[in-house]
Order: sequence, then structure tokens, then C-alpha cells
Amino acid sequence: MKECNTTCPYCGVGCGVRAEVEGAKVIKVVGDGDHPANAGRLCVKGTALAETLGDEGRLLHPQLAGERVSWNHAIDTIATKIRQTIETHGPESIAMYLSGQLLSEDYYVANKLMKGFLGSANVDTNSRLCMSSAVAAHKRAFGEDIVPCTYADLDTCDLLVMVGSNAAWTHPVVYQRIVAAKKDNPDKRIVVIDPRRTATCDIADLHLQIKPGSDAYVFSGLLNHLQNNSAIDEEYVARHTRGLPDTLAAIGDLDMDTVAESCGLDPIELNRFYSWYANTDRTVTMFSQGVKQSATGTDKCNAIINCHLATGRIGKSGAGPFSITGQPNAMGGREVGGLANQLAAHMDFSPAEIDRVQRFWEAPDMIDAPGLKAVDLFQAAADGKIKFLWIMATNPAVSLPDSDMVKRALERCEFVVVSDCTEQTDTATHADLLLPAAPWGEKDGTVTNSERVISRQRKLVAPTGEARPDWQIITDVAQRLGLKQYFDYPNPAAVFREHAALSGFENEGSRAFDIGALAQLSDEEYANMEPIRWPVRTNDDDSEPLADGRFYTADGRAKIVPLVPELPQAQNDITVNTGRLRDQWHSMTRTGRVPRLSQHRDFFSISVNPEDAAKAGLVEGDLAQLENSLGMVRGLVMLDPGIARGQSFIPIHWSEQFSTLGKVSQLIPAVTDPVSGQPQSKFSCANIAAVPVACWGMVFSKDPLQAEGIDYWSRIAVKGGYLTIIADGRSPARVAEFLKQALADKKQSVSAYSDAEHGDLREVSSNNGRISHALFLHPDRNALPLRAWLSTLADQTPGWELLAGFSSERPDTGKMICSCWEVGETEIVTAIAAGASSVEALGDALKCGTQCGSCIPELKAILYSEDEQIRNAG
Ligand SMILES: Nc1nc2c(c(=O)[nH]1)N[C@H]1C(S)=C(S)[C@@H](COP(=O)(O)OP(=O)(O)OC[C@H]3O[C@@H](n4cnc5c(=O)[nH]c(N)nc54)[C@H](O)[C@@H]3O)O[C@H]1N2
Ligand SMILES: Nc1nc2c(c(=O)[nH]1)N[C@H]1C(S)=C(S)[C@@H](COP(=O)(O)OP(=O)(O)OC[C@H]3O[C@@H](n4cnc5c(=O)[nH]c(N)nc54)[C@H](O)[C@@H]3O)O[C@H]1N2
Ligand code: SF4
Ligand SMILES: [Mo]
Repeated sequence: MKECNTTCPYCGVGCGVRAEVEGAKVIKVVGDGDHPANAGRLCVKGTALAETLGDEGRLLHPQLAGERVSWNHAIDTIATKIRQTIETHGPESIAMYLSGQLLSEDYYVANKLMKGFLGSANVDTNSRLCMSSAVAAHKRAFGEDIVPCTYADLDTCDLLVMVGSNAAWTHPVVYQRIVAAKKDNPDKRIVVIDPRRTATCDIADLHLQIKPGSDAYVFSGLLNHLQNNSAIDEEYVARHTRGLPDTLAAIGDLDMDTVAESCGLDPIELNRFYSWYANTDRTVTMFSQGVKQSATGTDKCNAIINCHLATGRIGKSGAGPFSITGQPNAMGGREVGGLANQLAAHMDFSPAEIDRVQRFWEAPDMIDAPGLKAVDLFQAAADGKIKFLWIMATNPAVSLPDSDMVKRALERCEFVVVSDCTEQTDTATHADLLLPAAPWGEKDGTVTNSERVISRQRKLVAPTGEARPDWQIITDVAQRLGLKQYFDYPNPAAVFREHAALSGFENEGSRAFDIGALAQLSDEEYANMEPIRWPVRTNDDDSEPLADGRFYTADGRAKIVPLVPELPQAQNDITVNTGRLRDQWHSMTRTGRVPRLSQHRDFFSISVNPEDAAKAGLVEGDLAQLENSLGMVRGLVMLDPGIARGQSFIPIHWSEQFSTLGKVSQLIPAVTDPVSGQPQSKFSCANIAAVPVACWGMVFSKDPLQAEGIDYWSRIAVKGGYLTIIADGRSPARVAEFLKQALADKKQSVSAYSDAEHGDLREVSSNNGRISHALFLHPDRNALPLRAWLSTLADQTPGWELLAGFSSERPDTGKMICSCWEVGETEIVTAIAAGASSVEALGDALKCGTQCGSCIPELKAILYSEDEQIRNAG
């Protein structure tokens, strides 16, 4: 057995992971106690990493038009298509769409090939959907895309404002760190700004439940308040900034009542926030997708940054605007220059910068202007202008707005290459050529996390099938195009050295992103590289950027950016808010395969306010439909009083692989921020209606059930197979008839029970003594067996007995709360009734909350509501 340190491939916290490898298998992962990001902690997704490796669902060989081909043939085909397309239609007709989940080495070679050697700047990334408003705001304010904070600032600040961030679920290890810091310093105040009451609000001293999209009012009003209450740091403003007078003039006399009214807030609460902010020097504002994913996202980020600049609360311990990154290497991608409006290594498109990069690369075919940003790029493909598109490590058919437009783009584009580790994704379905990429654990490289720490991801096991690392695939194509001398990398270490050298090239302090000192690493030093925060300059000056009040603008001053707040207009019944669940990662290509990660939330659901639901005649668990002019989604109703009237929340994780009509992008228009190009993924409008259901069903199957044609279905992985819920307008008998074919070839020996009068149909089939499927249909969903029991079917003996009395077989543990120890709500409520009155006591009794801690907010909520019930009863 060997032990190896690596980095988690999910969120931008960038936790260090220690993997135990036995032979060709990763048998266990634990947190790396020495890593600065997590000091040993992992959340439930990180803990389950070993379970995502292996063959299941993996793309194992290159496939051209659905047929297996050799790598040699695949590389040849790409090189030929690129050459032909450029010859016939010009370099603007080719594009690459990359991802913040690539490693910096992958990203570097892709960017270099496109921008220096193929003459196309059409290389953009899913970071456009994720970080680009923060990037644009940093550049406007600081002159360079610099995140001036580290996690230590979250420990030391006295006021933490969390805007549009549900860190309890999305950056769990950082959230636990904040929880611990608040415990150490009970005077530390936390304000959460979010239209939804989220798990993160659990630690908030104040939750400002604003109207969707109204953040710029809050922060413009705040700047005004700071000005009117002598809270501006006049000296800092005079020495290090420009633009404050213009900005105050643009805001005008935006008073507290107007702000409160525009944001739907209580003026007393707003005032409380403003005075805390005015009076707390050590303030950090941590912001995330609630502000970035907006048609005015860049302005919102600048509205936040403006308040920090005006108070001089930046570049010092415990203070600063902190855009926390989403993907594991969203930050590294920005360093490499993977966005279409960046060139490379934090350089843009001035003639001097183009010249510098051209000389460094010795590039023959250098671009001279930015390329198309993601949404425009797909629109251009839909319009027939992009003829060759290479998509890598992202699933745009699910994640870009306006799925129909994206589908048209993928269909119309003449040649689509998709590099992925998963065989079946909504995007891969449209590929002409599919390339098997080596995922986490099978490849080597580096990632940069939210606090600028560069860490190694290390290869733990050999690639599955014929999978290859992305950097190598791109390099092979470059070499096949006759560019060997420029792309002659023996290993990722060589790519990293070149990337580091470019960052230091003719830098002399002109760019904060400088890791020039790492350009000399030997292969062995790269292999053993410890996590390191940039800058890492050759002159040993590794002082934190912006600490000296020097900015990377022409005059060295930061810009306080004038802006006028705007509100998105609601049409239709209900606004659509979208975001993440605790235990799933994006389109679930990896997390969706791990049974225990589907326990917290199982089937595709839509959360709405209970009163809105009642108005539409819906109760918990009913089937609802949200529809607008773009499309429709259907999901089970979840009642959530934390969602304000007139709003809804739809998780982003479901694709056509896991549900029907569960893709929220079908409701999101392709509206983008004019500065950053980031789509407004958090805001849309739709009408809500109940969907009549005559038949509910649960199907356990060894293989995924093909349920196409059923009104609603949604599937999770369970031990030994899959569990699919179905709902349909037809009677159980008709649905059984319809499913016959899907289940037909799996039937070996079948036992069935049918009570036709009540529409109660049950059937179990087996093969060699193992269940191959079990089907339960009924007009009343409460008459179906419980999920907990259905999830154990793989271990049960098939036969008659299984079809009777199932609901009493095993007590339902209720909604899954703690995924680490598999503890359900019913058990927790029982333990509370038996006297467990704190999170710690519940942990002692049931172990819940004692591993990753992600469920602690929910444990507290249950403790609170049980306590309230007791009080009410008393
Ligand atoms: N479990 C899990 N963790 C993840 C990921 C994952 O897929 N799963 N993905 C990672 C990635 S790539 C990213 S980018 C991050 C995202 O991390 P977050 O930004 O924290 O996550 P989201 O759930 O997308 O959205 C955050 C919050 O924005 C709120 N919001 C919506 N509209 C508004 C508004 O107008 N104003 C304000 N103030 N708030 C609003 C939503 O209600 C939501 O609670 O998560 C990372 N971590
Ligand atoms: N409505 C709405 N839309 C959103 C968001 C939202 O909040 N609301 N959030 C946006 C944000 S912030 C983000 S980051 C995006 C995320 O959206 P996507 O990037 O589309 O989501 P993923 O499912 O992570 O896609 C990654 C793909 O890469 C594959 N993969 C994994 N590892 C590797 C590898 O090493 N190499 C290769 N070649 N492939 C690999 C996976 O199997 C998967 O298919 O979604 C965006 N879309
Ligand atoms: S918080 Fe969880 S998902 Fe994020 S890096 Fe750490 S272990 Fe991975
Ligand atoms: Mo993201």
C-alpha cells in the first residue's frame, strides 16, 4: 500500500487529500492534515472520492461517429479537421470551450495552441458562467484580476458579510472554518445576504432576505451611508484611489428607505447592517454566484469592492472583498489566460502584451484581439459561424443558459469534439468525436484554489481504458499539426515550468501574477511540490499583492467604479432561482454514481414557498411544472418556508441522464452581463402549475431504466443498481404496459401481484437468484414502498414475499440528513425526544455531524423546530 498527497477535484476550497492506494485501487481518502486549505478536514464529496473512480460509466476509447477508433486515427482526424476548417472558413471558425476543472497544464497548452498557433481567440471556458464578473470587476478596480484575501482573513475579521454565497453547502470546509472562528470569537458578526434562507444563515447574526437581483442597491446605499456617516477613510481614498466623487454622484441621494423598499427589506435591519459595516474595520465581504451570475454582475461586484476601497479595508489582515472561486482550478484558468478576453498570464491585448507573449511563445500566428465569450460562442455556432468546436471537461448542454440554443449549436456545428471521462452526457450525445480523458486520480498537474494557493493533483492509479490526460491529447494534436518544436513537452512538469516562466517574463513588478521562481523546478521538485501561494517572484519579494496600496492600473491607483443600480423585472407567476445542493457536483457525472451522495436529496425537486404551493393546489411531493417561453421543467414539490413568496429554487444538477425535464437551463434565457459576458443564471421567470398524476411508481433495477416517454422520472444510484421514481398521467395498468418493453429483456423469472381494482401493481424479476428489477405502481404515492427499503433490494431474495408487506420490512429513517454516517431525520427526531438537546449530544448518540460537519446547520434547524413544537405544545 502507498500513500499519496493530492488535491480534491471539486470545489475551489482546494482541500488537500491523502489517498491510500493498494495496487491499482484507491481504497481510501482522508483529509491532508498538513494542507493549508483544510488542515485535515474534508466534506462529504471529498470523503466519497474513492467511490467515483473505476470503470462504471467511463468513456474508455476514442469514438468517431459512435465507432471505436484508435488514438492515432482520432488525433489525425482532429488535425485534419482543424486544418481544413481554417483553410476554408478562416481561423475564427474554430473554437475551444474549456473548463475550470482542467489542470493549469491542460489549460496552458490549449490556450497557447489556439491563441499563438492557430490564430483563433475563440477559446473560452465555463469560468465565464462562474467567475467572469469577478474577474471583470477586479480588472476595473485593481487593474488586474487579483483576489486580495486568504482564508486566514475569514478567521481574523470581526464582520463577515456573505453575499450570494451558500458556503455551508458549496464551500463546506471554509464554512466550518468560519463556524470555528465564530466560536473562538463570539463577537464576530456574520451577515448573510441572500433571497433565500439557506443553511449558511444558520450562523448569521443577520440575514438580509433581499429581493432577487437587488444587491447593487444594498452596496450603493452602503457607500452613501459611509459617506454620510464619516466612515470613509479619507487618507486611503486620497492616496490610493480615484473615482469616489463620480461614484457618489452617480448614486445620488439614495437614502436608506429607498434602498430598503427596492430590496424588500426592513429599514431597521438594513440600518443595523450599515452601522455594523461603518463601525467595523476588520470586515470581509465574501461574494459568490448570487451576485456574479447576473446581467449586472460586474457592477454588483464593483459595488461591493467600492465600499472596501472607500474604507481602505483591503490588503490588510481581516479585511477585503473576497470572491470565492467555485471550481477547483477556476483560478488557475484565469492565471493561464483561458478566457477569450485574456491573452495569457494576466496579460491582455495591448500591442506591447501581444508582442511580449508572441516573442515568448515564438508564435507564428498570434491573435490580435479577444475572441467570443461562451454564450456568444455557442450562439455563433448555432448561427453556423463556428464549424469546429472542441469541448473539454464541461457539459454545456446542461450548464449554459437556453439549452435549446445550445442544442442547435451542437447540431449545426460541423465537427464537435468532446473530451470527457464520462461516456454518456447530454453534451457527449452530440459529439462527432469523443475522446476519453483521464480524470482526477489518473493524471498529474496543478490547480490554484480561492486563496491563490497552487497545489499538486497527483496521479494515483493508471488511466482506465485508453484514457489520456488532457494536456497530452492537445499536445499530440499540436504535434500532428507540425508544431512539435513548440509543443515538445515530455511531461506536465515541463508545461508548468513554461507557464511559470511566462508569468515572470519581462514582468519586473508590472503584473501581480508572477510565479517566475517556479520556472526552475526540476521534475523531482515538481513531483514533491508543496502547496504554495502566489506571487512567487524570482527576487524573493513574495509580499501579498495590494498590501502596499499599489494597484496595477496605469496610475497605480484603484478605481472606485460609478454605477447605477438596476433591478431585473419579474414577469410570469414566479421567479426562478438556481443553485447547488450539498452533496452533488454540477451535472452529477461523478457524484451521481455514489449512492450515499444521493441520500441527502434524491429525486429532482423544485422548492417553493408553502403559500404559493397552496395557491397552485400543490402539497409536498406533488408533481409540478414550471414553464416559460423557452421551455419547461417538471419536478416534485418541496415546501420551503425559507423561500420568499413569488420565488422558487431549482437545483442545477439534473441532466437528461438522471431525469426527464429536470434541466433548469431550459428556463434560463441567454441574457449576459455586458461587461463580463457572464449569464444571468440565477434569475428567470416561469408559470407554475400542478401536473395531474394517475400513476406513481418506484422501480429498482440492476441497470438504468429507460423511462423515456414517462411524464416524469428521476433516478438515483443505490447499492447494486438504480432507483427510479416515475409519475404519469396514465393509469398504472397503462404505465405497466408501456414499461413492459423497457423491462422485457431483463425478465427471467417473474413474480407479480396485481390488484387491478385499486391500480396496485407489483412485480419482481430475477436472474440467477438476484433481483434484476422490482416495479411498484399505485395511484397513491404514499402506498409505495419507502426509498430506504427499496435501496436495499440488491441484497434481498427475489420472490413473492418481497411483494407483500414491504413497508413494514424496515423502519424509514426519514429524510437523509447526515450522509457521512447515514443518519435520517426520523432517527434524529427520536434522539431529540429521548433527550439529545444539542448538536454535540446528537453526535454522541448517532454520530451525525461528526465527520464533515456539512449537516450541522440542518441538525440545528431540526433541534430548533422540535424545541418549538415542545414549547407550543407546552
Ligand atoms: N456541493 C457543491 N458545492 C459546489 C459546487 C457544486 O456543484 N456542488 N460547485 C462549485 C462551483 S463551480 C461554484 S461556482 C460554487 C458556487 O457557490 P455558491 O455561489 O455559494 O452557490 P449557489 O448555490 O450557486 O448560489 C449561492 C446563493 O446565491 C443566492 N442568490 C440567488 N439570487 C441572488 C441574488 O440576487 N442576490 C444574492 N445576494 N443572492 C442570490 C442563492 O439563493 C444561493 O443560495 O460552488 C462550488 N461548490
Ligand atoms: N442555471 C444555472 N446554470 C449554471 C450555474 C448556476 O448556478 N445556475 N452555475 C454555473 C457554474 S458556476 C459552473 S462552474 C458550471 C458548471 O457546469 P459544467 O462545467 O458543465 O459541469 P460539470 O458537470 O462539472 O462538467 C464537467 C464535465 O467534465 C468531465 N470531466 C471531469 N474531469 C475531467 C477531466 O479531467 N478531463 C475532462 N476532459 N473531462 C472531465 C465530467 O465528466 C463532466 O462531464 O455551471 C454553470 N451553470
Ligand atoms: S470543501 Fe469538499 S468539495 Fe471542496 S475541496 Fe474540500 S473536500 Fe473537496
Ligand atoms: Mo462555478
